Amino acid sequence: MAWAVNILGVALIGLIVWWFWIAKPRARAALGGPIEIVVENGVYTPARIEVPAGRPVTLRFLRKDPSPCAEQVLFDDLRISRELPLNKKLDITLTPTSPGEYEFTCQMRMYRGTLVVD
Ligand SMILES: [Cu+2]
Repeated sequence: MAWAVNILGVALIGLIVWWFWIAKPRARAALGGPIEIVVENGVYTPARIEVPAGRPVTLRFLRKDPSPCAEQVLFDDLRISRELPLNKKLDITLTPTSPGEYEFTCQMRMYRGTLVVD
């Protein structure tokens, strides 16, 4: 019976590692659904978002940070800039065509995130 307990333990550790270090910091585009990004305490959460190329994706920003630093989000390479209302959701729908990494930031570049297109 001891071997079964060991296998269970290893599986549990694997699941915990996956959950906290691999699964958490990213968001994968769920089919059709918007990806919610919280803007708070100097970070976008999640800060790394993976989406497939050639398909429209909706990023739903929720800004909880009242400082003016957070009020705009810029996707420099995609030529997108939007004002983020405080405590309200704002959807930005875009269709990234070429694979690559696209940074998004506030206007002072303190908030930083990456849109990964593959
Ligand atoms: Cu800023």
